[in-house]
Amino acid sequence: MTRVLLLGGTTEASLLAQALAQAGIAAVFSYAGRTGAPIAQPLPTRIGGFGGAEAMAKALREGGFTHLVDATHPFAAQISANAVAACAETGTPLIALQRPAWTAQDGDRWTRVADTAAAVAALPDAPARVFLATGKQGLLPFALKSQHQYLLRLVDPPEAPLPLPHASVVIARGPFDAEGDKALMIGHRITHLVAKNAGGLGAEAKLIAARALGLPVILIDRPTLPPRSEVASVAEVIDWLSHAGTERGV
Ligand code: 3Y8
Ligand code: NAP
Repeated sequence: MTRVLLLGGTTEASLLAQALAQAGIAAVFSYAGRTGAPIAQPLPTRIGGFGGAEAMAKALREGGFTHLVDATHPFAAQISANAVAACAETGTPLIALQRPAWTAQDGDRWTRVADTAAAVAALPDAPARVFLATGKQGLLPFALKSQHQYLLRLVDPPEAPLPLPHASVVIARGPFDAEGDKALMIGHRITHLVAKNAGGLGAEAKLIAARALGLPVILIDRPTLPPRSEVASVAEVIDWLSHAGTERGV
């Protein structure tokens, strides 16, 4: 009897949850609990960390899970490493549902950087107006260039004061659309965009808007993840579930 643990928190995870519910495949959806009110899912849902890889392995055993699907965000490197370790320890078949990284198109003015520190270094010294669309974690390094006016887009209002003296905040959850992001960037007279190479449709709007406005984009490359099977579509995950792990007779 198939029973899936689905690590979520992305548009693709939400689409997969719909497909699993419609197919009547037993599954539990897992959020980290990073946002105040995550989107409701059509599956039984758990919220919060497991307590590390060992604890995740224990949860896999105790939950009777036969498969794990990691549909977390490409920048959620810790949970993905934990999933690889926990599945290796328990012998649970694992697959990652991962959207392809964005690639530059005609008209894109991208500077690709390896990490947040390199993104800060890539910003100019002369004061600029920066749309910092990388979320709440990882703001502190930008305090090194506090001369800029920052526009932040966060899912929840910040609880603590921001480490940036000149910052305005937009509270929005996405998925976003290009026209809306273009209007936002014009309204705030944005001169630079900083973003993670998240891939996917839900975050691409700001890149389309920057291309239309001819704005420079500083794009942070994804962290490297441990090797694991990866697919880019919900259909491939459903197909994988139908035969992965059957050698164990599940
Ligand atoms: C808690 C679940 C869905 C999922 C929607 C996608 C699309 C909108 C784009 C911008 C960039 C950013 C951020 C972003 C996107 C989708 C997707 C995606 C980027 C939710 C969600 C959770 C989170 C966590 C949150 C992070 C933050 C990152 C905002 C729900 C809405 C910037 C990443 O306050 C915090 O601590 C927020 C933290 C991790 C990155 C950061 O470092 O701050 N996502 N985002 C998940 C959990 O608890 O397990 O609340 O409903 C999910 C989505 N975020 O079902 O439609 O799939 O990519 N999320 C980035 O990509 O750069 C916003 O503004 O353009
Ligand atoms: P992370 O740095 O890889 O994980 C940090 C810790 O959070 C993990 O070790 C785990 O805690 C817990 N965790 C993360 N995702 C979880 C999940 N789906 N279910 C249960 N526990 C989870 O993760 P993150 O970058 O903070 O991302 C957190 C969530 O936001 C994920 O669901 C991710 O898909 C979503 N998200 C992240 C981004 C991003 O930019 N990072 C963007 C969009 C959505 P324990 O070690 O205690 O188990």
